[in-house]
Amino acid sequence: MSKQPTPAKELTIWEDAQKMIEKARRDGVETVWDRFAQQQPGCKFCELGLTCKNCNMGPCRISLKENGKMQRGVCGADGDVIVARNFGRFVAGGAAGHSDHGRDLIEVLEAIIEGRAPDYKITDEKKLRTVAAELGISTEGRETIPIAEDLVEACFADFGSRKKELGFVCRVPEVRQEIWRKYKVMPRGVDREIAEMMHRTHMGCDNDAVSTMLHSAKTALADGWGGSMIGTELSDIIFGVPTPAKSQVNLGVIKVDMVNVLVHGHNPVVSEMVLAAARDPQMLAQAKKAGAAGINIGGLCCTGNELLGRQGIPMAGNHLMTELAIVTGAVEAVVVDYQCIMPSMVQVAACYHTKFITTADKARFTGATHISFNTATAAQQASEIIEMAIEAYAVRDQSRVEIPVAPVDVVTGFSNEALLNMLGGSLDPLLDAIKDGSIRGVVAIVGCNNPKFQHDSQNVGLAKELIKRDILVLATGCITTAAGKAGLLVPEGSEMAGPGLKKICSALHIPPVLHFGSCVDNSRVIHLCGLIANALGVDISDLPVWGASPEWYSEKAVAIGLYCVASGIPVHIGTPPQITGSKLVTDIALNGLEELFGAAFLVEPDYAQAAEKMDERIIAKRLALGLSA
Ligand code: SF4
Ligand code: MSK
Repeated sequence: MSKQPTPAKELTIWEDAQKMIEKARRDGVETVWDRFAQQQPGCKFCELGLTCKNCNMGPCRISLKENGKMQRGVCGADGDVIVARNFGRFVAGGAAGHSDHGRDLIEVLEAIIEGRAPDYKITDEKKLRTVAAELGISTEGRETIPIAEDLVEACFADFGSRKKELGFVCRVPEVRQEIWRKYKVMPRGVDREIAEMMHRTHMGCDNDAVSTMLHSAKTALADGWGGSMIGTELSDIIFGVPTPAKSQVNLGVIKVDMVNVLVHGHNPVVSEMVLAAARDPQMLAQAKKAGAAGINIGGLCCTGNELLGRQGIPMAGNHLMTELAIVTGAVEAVVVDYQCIMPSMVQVAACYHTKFITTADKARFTGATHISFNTATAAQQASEIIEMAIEAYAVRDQSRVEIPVAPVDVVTGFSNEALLNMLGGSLDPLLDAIKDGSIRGVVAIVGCNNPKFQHDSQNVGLAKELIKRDILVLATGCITTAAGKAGLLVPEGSEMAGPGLKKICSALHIPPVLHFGSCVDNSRVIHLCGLIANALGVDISDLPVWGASPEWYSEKAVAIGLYCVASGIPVHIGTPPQITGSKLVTDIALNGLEELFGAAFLVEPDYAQAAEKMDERIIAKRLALGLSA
């Protein structure tokens, strides 16, 4: 007898997702939850981190011998070394993803300067000058282009191996920099730390788990204060700094009478052009000629977040909604760049009339339509993409269309600049609110979904639990759509907050959860922590702040978590990474890092318990700063 599928209500908390899971089942479409079930039970050795395939004497896996001792790999590596090496490579993978994204933005800025990217421009010259000045580039009396040239050089140099410290380390409190120097984790060059991690974890190199873990922290710091920060800052310079604006979220943003194009991935370079093409009157006329009311650009995951923050486009969904968005039957094209794009989307798209269009040569998908995107011809290529979508609209089968819910309003587009602006140009009102306890602490929740949890149950549960305790939440990445659907991204959401936070939200007319951008934009969070710590004359680890990623899944999430921890921000995660096969490595993650960096990981699968433990630490930090609990 075949097993009954799990009821959709148990898989996700959202009505739009539940309805689309049921439709997917009717339409014979396999989803992430089906494949997750097929994969159970997972490999225990891998879950513990105790498998190694770093050389061809293996693969090896470590278990207990009959005498109670742990086995060793063929080369003699013990479980601690194998777990630490696997973890180090996991972090390097995440740091590489973010940082290569950052490098792509430097190349676009360089192409703009050299006249090779006619469809792009420097949108925020003020930010260009501010960032350049921070990095020691002279700006006084100079034209924009020479400053931009120097900035490009400075950013490229941060990827190399000639520097002793990354440029944006200037944003880190001096006392924290001293800690990094003391433990030799000061990040030097983004590519250098990642390459060194791959070298260290080759057979016969770094065979000391503690040493490998320290280099993992250094690699993560090169991501946070290097690759990711460059990605954020240059995106702001090229496309503009996010400013608060209204938008909408959930599958209801897909319109039954429009040509729907969803942008997915992380880098705004392609999606900004697709949006511009969709707004072109010529394209609109073509769409109307095809019988559509217009062209609708919706976001998925972090490319969506980039455009949501800067352009206010609506968000169709987060990580686990990406397949389900296509299942509505009303999506003409999904245009992707890179990262977090499930390979299965090619197959899901093939079940409908949806074009699945890849644009990055480094992220090809078998079976997809590939357009090798080039900044020299960006506008023209974006128009081709929109034309393909309009053609697809003509063959859409309206009888298969189901838009499950009405959209929900959100306010989006917060950034450090927007925050400062709202506060009248100074951090003082925020500091005063923290000091008087109206805002007792700040927690950045980093998105992600993972089918190991009921979709978004932990993300939303934790956010609600925190704001109730007068803790301001900053949302990055995939929690954005979840928080929006839960009504937390509008000022009225402060009805769910404690009295102090509610008072601040009412005064500033802001939501209790502030959308702070994509997962790369966690660099905004560490920058903000650096600004607050410097303003108070303390270290980041003295602040009543946390990071959290209750439903994390990706290598990038671990890199983010580790750069936060090494920067002094403790991080809650809902499931452990694959390290629990080593007591030593697990102890470093949960306790040892606290001794070195004043922050460590908290693993807690229950959001209510997590909020309680996070609050305990916030109280301790507040008391240590001489503030009321
Ligand atoms: Fe086995 Fe050592 Fe080779 Fe890893 S490096 S596969 S533990 S022999
Ligand atoms: S897309 S890394 S699932 S936040 Fe940035 Fe979402 Fe996590 Fe990917």
